[in-house]
Amino acid sequence: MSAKLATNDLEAFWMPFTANRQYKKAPRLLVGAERTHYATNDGRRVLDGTSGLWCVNAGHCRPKIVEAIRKQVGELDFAGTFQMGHPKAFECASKLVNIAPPGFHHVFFTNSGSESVETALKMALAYHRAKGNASKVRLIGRERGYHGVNFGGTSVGGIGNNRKMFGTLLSGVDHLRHTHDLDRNAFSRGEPEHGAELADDLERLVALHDASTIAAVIVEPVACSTGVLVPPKGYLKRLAAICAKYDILLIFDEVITAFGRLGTPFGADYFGVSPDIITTAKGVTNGTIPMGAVFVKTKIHDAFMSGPEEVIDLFHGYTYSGHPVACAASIATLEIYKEEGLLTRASKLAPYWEDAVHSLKGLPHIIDIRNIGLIGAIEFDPIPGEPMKRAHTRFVEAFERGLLVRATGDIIALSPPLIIEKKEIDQLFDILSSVLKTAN
Ligand code: PXG
Repeated sequence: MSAKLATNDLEAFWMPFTANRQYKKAPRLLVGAERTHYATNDGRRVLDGTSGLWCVNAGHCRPKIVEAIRKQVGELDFAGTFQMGHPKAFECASKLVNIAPPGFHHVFFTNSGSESVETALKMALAYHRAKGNASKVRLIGRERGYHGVNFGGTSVGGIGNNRKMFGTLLSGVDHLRHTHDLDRNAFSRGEPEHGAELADDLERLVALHDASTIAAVIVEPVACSTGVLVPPKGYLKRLAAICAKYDILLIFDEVITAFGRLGTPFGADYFGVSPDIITTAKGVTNGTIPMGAVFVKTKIHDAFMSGPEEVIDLFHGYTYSGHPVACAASIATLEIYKEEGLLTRASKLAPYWEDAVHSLKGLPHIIDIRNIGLIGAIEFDPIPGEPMKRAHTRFVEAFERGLLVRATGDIIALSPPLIIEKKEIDQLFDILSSVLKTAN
């Protein structure tokens, strides 16, 4: 017998990455949003300290994006891009490569960060094969990395809880050590001093597997989902140099760091490192319509363009790759980013933000504070036997007091919309410090 549920019953929706039974006993519901604030179902305004889930970079419900979506869906609701096309997809791709770091002239559309990662990993394998290096098949991720939830991304990912239930995952995957080092780097402002040598861990994996078997290394420039691990000074440059030495492709997973989060258009710009492939999603449409975009260097793209012209060059793609409504949303988003200087605004706010985040030092249970661009993180000492509880309690308390933060493990992460004003930053930390002072 099928269950008959009222439409406002919470049971039917199996929520992602959620403690469903706990949540449904005391739900938190958002019903509206404007710029830096959400509205709740009980009539409260909540400051969005997380840009939704790291995606609403230009703030919520921006009229220009809303209108572009409305117009597009009424004009051309869907058109495929397999052996067909529509103008918005080409316009969007051109506009995206125009803001990309040097050397990136092509973009492949997906619908999410997870799909961007799968696409990038498959491209890396196919690239080496197209170049005649078919033995280069291994993929290297990093401990504590997050690359979405599909099989490839889960395999190269390095968060134990995200992996342990899902079998053996992809074969031929290995992991670099993570860079988190509280003993040497706790309370660093920006990039920590110590740990560039951890990039040499790639040499260990090359010695073990041989470079002739390794296709690519994938890392987040800043590992955000795991609780904001900022790379040590010089680490990413060193990693890139080792990749180049062994003809290993370097993939930057910039699903969070692209589109201005660090104060530069891309994380690659911030760190002065030039990877071979960049994965993005989230901020590409300001979170309004699902979309991802994989940026590739010319050498990757061109490796697929030497066969007969009538043969499909890459046997990969999604029904919704380059969806017209997503492209319209993205074009409008890019216009706002440009008009309001949002791809670099975080660099101006960063010093103020850094001082504000580090002002929490000394409050109970804090063992580290980290920041970069318009990202912050506060790490707590775990309650013995109750991992994650310390951050979760504070997340719930903050929401009740009018602030949305993100709890991951025993860490609270912050990433407000890039349009946030200084007085709202003050408000954010007023609420957060009052929560941290009183929560147990
Ligand atoms: N790569 C990176 C670096 C990400 O941060 C993904 C891939 C997957 O994207 P999709 O669109 O498939 O979810 C992500 C997503 C959090 C949080 O609070 C982070 C993400 C998603 C949801 C929550 O840390 N990152």
